[in-house]
Amino acid sequence: VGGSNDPRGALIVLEGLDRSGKSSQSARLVSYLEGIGHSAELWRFPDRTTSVGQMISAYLSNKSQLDDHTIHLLFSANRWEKRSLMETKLMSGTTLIVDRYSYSGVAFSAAKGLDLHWCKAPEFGLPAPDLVLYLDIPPEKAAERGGYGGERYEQLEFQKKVAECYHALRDSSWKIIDACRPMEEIEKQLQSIVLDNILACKVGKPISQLWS
Ligand code: 2DT
Ligand code: MG
Repeated sequence: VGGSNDPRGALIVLEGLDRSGKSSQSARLVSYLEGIGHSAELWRFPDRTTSVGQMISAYLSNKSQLDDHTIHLLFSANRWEKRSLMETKLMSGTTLIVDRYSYSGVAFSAAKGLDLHWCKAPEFGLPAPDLVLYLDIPPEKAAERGGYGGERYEQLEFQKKVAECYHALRDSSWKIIDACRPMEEIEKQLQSIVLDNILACKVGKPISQLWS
């Protein structure tokens, strides 16, 4: 397994505001890919299972307070600690469907007023996604869906700022998905975009690095 001529997997990230449908759609994508015989795994950031992830989780649930820069760097460290496993999986042919990544990292911290370039810097050199699926929904609509928990950031006024910051991060790897449509319709659209992307990666597209 993992010989250098074997096709690699794709790194596919879902981004969007809270309640945009990322987690449901990520899970459905992975079942779909597995169902048609592709090796795929569901990942999410923050990964709350590591010791860094537990500090992040305590912060998000308001059990601890941290300086804005400090928590920003912890979110980034939480990706770096998974980097080598991420690359190993991709090189062995497994596609990773990732619920949030560096774009959440930058958008949420920049929404607090931190400098955008400062926010991007610690992400330099992480594997760049082959595809970013941005589930686009107006903040007001997302809030109407209910189910905001009591976590930090789950407030309409803050989510509006996050949406603006996400906008500034769009690049050619992004596909903007209208997330206001019925779930099944979105699911079908994501399946076809993702299949095309996986095939493109199999024909030898190298893994690049953020921010490219
Ligand atoms: P979930 O509700 O998806 O668990 O996210 N966040 C996330 C950041 O501020 N920086 C990051 O790097 C990442 C990955 C977004 C928990 C919250 O954490 C925010 C929502
Ligand atoms: Mg949440």
